Amino acid sequence: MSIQVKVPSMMCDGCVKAISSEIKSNWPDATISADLERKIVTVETTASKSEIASAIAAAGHETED
Ligand SMILES: [Cu+2]
Repeated sequence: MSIQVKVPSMMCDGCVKAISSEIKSNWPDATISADLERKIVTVETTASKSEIASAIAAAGHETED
């Protein structure tokens, strides 16, 4: 399913890469896209929204509902 998470601390491509690689290390089949202007990360995955939020936190970013 498709999960959308707001990540206000995501500022640049480096942030997107850090978030993407953290998610990919947990769910290799995940498809990730990021909208830097809106600070929205969209993930196509079998993981739950809270699991994705935890992975984003592990990458050093905060999420918002
Ligand atoms: Cu950055």
